[in-house]
Amino acid sequence: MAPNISSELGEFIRGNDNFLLLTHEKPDGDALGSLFGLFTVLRENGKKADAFLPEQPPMRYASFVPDGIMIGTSPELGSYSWILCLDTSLPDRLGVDKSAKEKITSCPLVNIDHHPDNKLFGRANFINSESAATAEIIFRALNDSCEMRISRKAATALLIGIVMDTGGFRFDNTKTSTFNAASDLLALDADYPRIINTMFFSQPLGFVRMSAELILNHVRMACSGRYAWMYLSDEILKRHGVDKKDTEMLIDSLRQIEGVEIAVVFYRKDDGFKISMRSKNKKYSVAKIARILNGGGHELAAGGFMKTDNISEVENKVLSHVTGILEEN
Ligand SMILES: [Mn+2]
Repeated sequence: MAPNISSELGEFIRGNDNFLLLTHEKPDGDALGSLFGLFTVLRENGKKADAFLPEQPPMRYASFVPDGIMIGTSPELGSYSWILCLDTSLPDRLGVDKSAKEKITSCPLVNIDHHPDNKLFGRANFINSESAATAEIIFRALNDSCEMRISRKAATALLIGIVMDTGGFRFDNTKTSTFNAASDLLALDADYPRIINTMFFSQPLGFVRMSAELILNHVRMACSGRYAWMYLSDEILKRHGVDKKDTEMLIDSLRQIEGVEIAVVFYRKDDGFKISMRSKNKKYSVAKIARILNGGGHELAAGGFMKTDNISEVENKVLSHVTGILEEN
C-alpha cells in the first residue's frame, strides 16, 4: 500500500507543465476515463496538455471524448516536457504507432497506474495497486493535493474509470476508498445516470443478438462447470455487424454463470489469438496464466496472446493452465 502516491502525483502535476497523455492500446473504461478526465482538468486549470489515441475509442465512449483530443495523427513526442502514461503496465502496450514505440522509452515518461505487475518504466512512477482504478489515483491527486477545479465533465470522465474497472462496483476491488472517491465525484456533479445508461443499458441490438447466439451455441465448459470459455470468431462479429472493440463486456455473460470461477474469451488478433480472462476469486489468479501467455494484468482480470493459426491449440493450452490453477487450490 502506498498511501502517499496520489499526493506525490499531485505535487508533480502542480510543479510541472507541457504534458502529453497516453494510455494503453485497446483502451478500456479506466484508460479512457483517466485520459479524458486528466486532460480536461489540466486544460481547464491552465496547464498545457495534449492527449492522444491511435484510433476512435469504442462506441459507448464516443460521447465522452473531450474536444481537442488527438485521434490517429501521432504527436511529436519530442515537444513535450513529460509524457504521462496512464493505466499501462509496460511501455510495449502503449497506444502509439510502431515507430513511436521504438523511441518512446528514451522520452521523459511518467507512469500512473494501478496494475500490480507494472514494470516501473517511467522516470517517475506513481503506482498504487490498492486503487480500484487509475482514475481513482488521478482524482485523489487532482482533488486533494493540486486543489484544481474539477468540472462536471472531468468528474464524469473520472467516474467512468472507476465504474468500469469495478464492473459497476461489483468486483472485489471495490473498497471504502472506491466508494469515497465515487461519492466525492458525485459531489462534483459527475453525471452518474448518464454513465450507467451509456455503459450498461445501451448495447446495440446486433451485440445483444450476437451474445445470444454465442451463449446458445458457443459456450464451452470444463472443470466441473468452474471454467467457461468461448471463441469470438471474426465470422460471427461480421454477421452481426459488431466491431471487436465494442465487445469489452461480452466476457461478463460467461462470468455471470453460477459456479464459474474462471471465464475466458478468445478472439483473432494479427497472427495469433488474444486471450481475455476473468476470475471471480483471487485464489485463482488469471494474471499468473497471462504472464505465461505473453501478457499480464490483475489477479481477477488479465489478458494474453498466442501466436498460431490454430484455435484448438490455444484453447487446449489455456484449458491445461486453468485446470492446473483450479485444481491446485
Ligand atoms: Mn485500470
